[in-house]
Amino acid sequence: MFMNELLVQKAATQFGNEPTAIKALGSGLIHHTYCVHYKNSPAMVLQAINKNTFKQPENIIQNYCIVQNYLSNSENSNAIAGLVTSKNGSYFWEDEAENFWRATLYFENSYAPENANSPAQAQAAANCFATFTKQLSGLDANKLYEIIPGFHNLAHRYQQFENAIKGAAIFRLMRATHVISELRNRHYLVDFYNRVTSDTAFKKRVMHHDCKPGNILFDASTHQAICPVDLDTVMPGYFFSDIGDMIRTMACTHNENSNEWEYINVNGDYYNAIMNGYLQGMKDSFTTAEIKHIHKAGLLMTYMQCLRFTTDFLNNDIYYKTTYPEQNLNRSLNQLIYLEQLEAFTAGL
Ligand code: GN1
Ligand code: MG
Repeated sequence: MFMNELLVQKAATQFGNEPTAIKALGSGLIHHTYCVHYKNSPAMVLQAINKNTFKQPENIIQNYCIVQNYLSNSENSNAIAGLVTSKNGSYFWEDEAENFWRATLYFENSYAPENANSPAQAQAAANCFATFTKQLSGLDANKLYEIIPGFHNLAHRYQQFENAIKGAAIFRLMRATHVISELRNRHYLVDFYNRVTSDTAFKKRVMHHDCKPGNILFDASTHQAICPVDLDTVMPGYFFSDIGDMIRTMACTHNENSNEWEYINVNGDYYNAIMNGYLQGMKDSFTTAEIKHIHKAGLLMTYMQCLRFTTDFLNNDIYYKTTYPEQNLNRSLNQLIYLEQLEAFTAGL
């Protein structure tokens, strides 16, 4: 996962003139991300796309262009960070080690918060992600590539989990028995997902698919949300993905890496703020069925993330970056506890 400094330097010179400062950005589990300032050209966010995750990175660029064009041609739409052309004239550059680099303009005087620091900030983030989907509601979602096939397809994630169980080393399997049985007990969520995808009352929409606070830029002076970033997983999806991932990451008292089991819980103020922000942003765009089942969103996404961490643990940690041996298992337990808390919290809603 280490990125050679010289290659970063080289990539930086492809997207601007005379880099003066390069600094690593964010804590994403997938890409290598840098902020580059130049002597004679605008600052930008430079990223090496992880080709294990994104098998066809050109499709990311293609989707980005479709979304960027659609938004810039519609009235009153919020702008997203513009793609930057490299010196070879295209929107990406490949180095000698076949790293796939792309850059977008950097918004000066902005920040992407690691965590939502107040319910108001969570609400603003939720509103911003919803506005993005709402403003793209006139774009046929099927025009976009499905960047990672089956990405938020819960039936597919469940199948990967069962396959991982079949192939797992006995020691890992033993460590994961509790979480495995709890996940199997909740197959009702997969059944609900199958209903969503087969019933036209639930629409296929352009979704962001990675709605963390760190993926919203805020203005450092006004603290208003500017726009969503990290648009690599923008692709067709369903109503629950973005709101659900926000409930998963922002309405939890602890993040997914926390091992403070006893304290992992739902923060009701954040939960409500996210719901309000998202529903306001979507306005009348949601169907009756989507609104009726909105409280299932957090359950679906937390369950999906728990399946994914467990699957990766059983597959010998090949997908998510880890910093210690059982981190993926601990992440699964964290998500399972949160799922249980969410089930209790949403039971009365
Ligand atoms: C990955 O790297 P990051 O944090 O942007 C993952 C998400 C997971 C998340 C869990 C492409 O996102 O789906 O929810 O980790 N992205 C991909 O931390 O797999
Ligand atoms: Mg991401």
